[in-house]
Amino acid sequence: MRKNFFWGTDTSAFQVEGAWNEDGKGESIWDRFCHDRRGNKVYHNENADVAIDQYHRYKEDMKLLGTFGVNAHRFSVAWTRILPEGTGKINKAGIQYYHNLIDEMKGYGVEPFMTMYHWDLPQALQDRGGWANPECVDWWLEYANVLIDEFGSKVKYWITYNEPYVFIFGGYSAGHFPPNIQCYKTACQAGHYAMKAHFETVKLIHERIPGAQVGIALDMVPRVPATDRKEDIDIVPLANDTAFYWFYNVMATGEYPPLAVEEYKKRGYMFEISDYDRRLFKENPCDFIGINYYSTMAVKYTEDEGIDGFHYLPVPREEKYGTIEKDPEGLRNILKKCWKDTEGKIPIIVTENGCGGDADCLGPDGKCHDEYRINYLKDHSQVVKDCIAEGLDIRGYFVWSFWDIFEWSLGTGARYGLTHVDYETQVRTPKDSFFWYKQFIKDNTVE
Ligand code: GCO
Repeated sequence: MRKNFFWGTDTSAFQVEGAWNEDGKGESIWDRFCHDRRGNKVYHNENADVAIDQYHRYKEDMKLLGTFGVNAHRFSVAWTRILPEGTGKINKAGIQYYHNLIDEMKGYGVEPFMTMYHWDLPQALQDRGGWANPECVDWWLEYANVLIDEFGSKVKYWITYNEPYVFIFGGYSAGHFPPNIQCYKTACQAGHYAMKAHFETVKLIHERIPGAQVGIALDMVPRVPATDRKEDIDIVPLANDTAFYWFYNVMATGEYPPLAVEEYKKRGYMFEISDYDRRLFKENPCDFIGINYYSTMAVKYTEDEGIDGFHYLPVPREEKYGTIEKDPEGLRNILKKCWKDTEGKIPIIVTENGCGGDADCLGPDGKCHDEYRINYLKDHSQVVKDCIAEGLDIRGYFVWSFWDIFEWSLGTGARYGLTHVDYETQVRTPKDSFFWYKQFIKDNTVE
């Protein structure tokens, strides 16, 4: 391994903080989504009003994290704690919480990686059209400037968005996530506004915080052919370009993937890309590309509509780690693809990697023997080490997550943590994987 390699963990505000309406925090679209119990959209109709109560327990949690051995931790800021209505009035108590959190982790020598946005848009902005309103670029930059004003002197690693494909296409075309809109054309336009805001932010942070590193955390679920039949192989390129490669390509090359652009033109989904936009995208590449990887999706051709009308369907695999399909080679392939597409010019960080299970419970011995998670982490961290040995400039590896936390529409039904959380008592109990990763970091840290 290289010196200064980041062995980290991550969380997001909505999934850990709770205190959903405390100290001046405004309502987010995920608060609204969970409270709106129509259609049973969240496991057992749960919500994250308390989550793992990290808003109140951050000192205890940062102590467990800080004495564990990670040298970096990625967290997100709740926009509604900073600007409760999304724009305008600033909430000092919310800002103070993140100062306290950052100071705690830095006190243990843990480098903060700040995700500016992890899906929890202010409801007040959704009421004004959300990401589909072109004004969202201005709203975003107002928010970004407050974060830079407050945290620019403490935070060196900035991540604009977590998984734009999820909050844009999951929210505006598939509609299974808030704001639950089902219009592919709207999703494409909203995604472009979000991309404009991202690149303006890269430019802004470089101007305002010399030496800061700005990136993005991209969800990558590469589609791979389920069989070696020609039709299953032939659908994969368009399946990828219209899914996770849509925003990935913009980050890696400054342009949307051509196959999908052609298809979207045919379907009337395409939006205007001004000369200014093209220059903005090309001239402000990320300082690192974050890859959130869990597994690939094996797909087969279908005459029917299939996913998003692109004639492919998932083919579940038998072999799994918990609930995550088994494909560590998929991580190797996407890391090498990214390195090739960027011509080795943009460092990579594995910003999320981990697996979840719905059976992570404490046994009669009071322990959680999550062997499947240790096997998952062994296999995937080895892929990262192999890629570095082959010359890829990979700067970090972050395990999702340090704690069991609220898993969006799966709520408390899926546990991804190295640390078990009893949601009734809030007692934290390290799992076997906690001790494995702790030792793994020791064995793989170059002083
Ligand atoms: C994601 C999100 C995380 C999830 C994690 C487990 O990648 O979906 O970034 O918030 O909780 O991936 O699904």
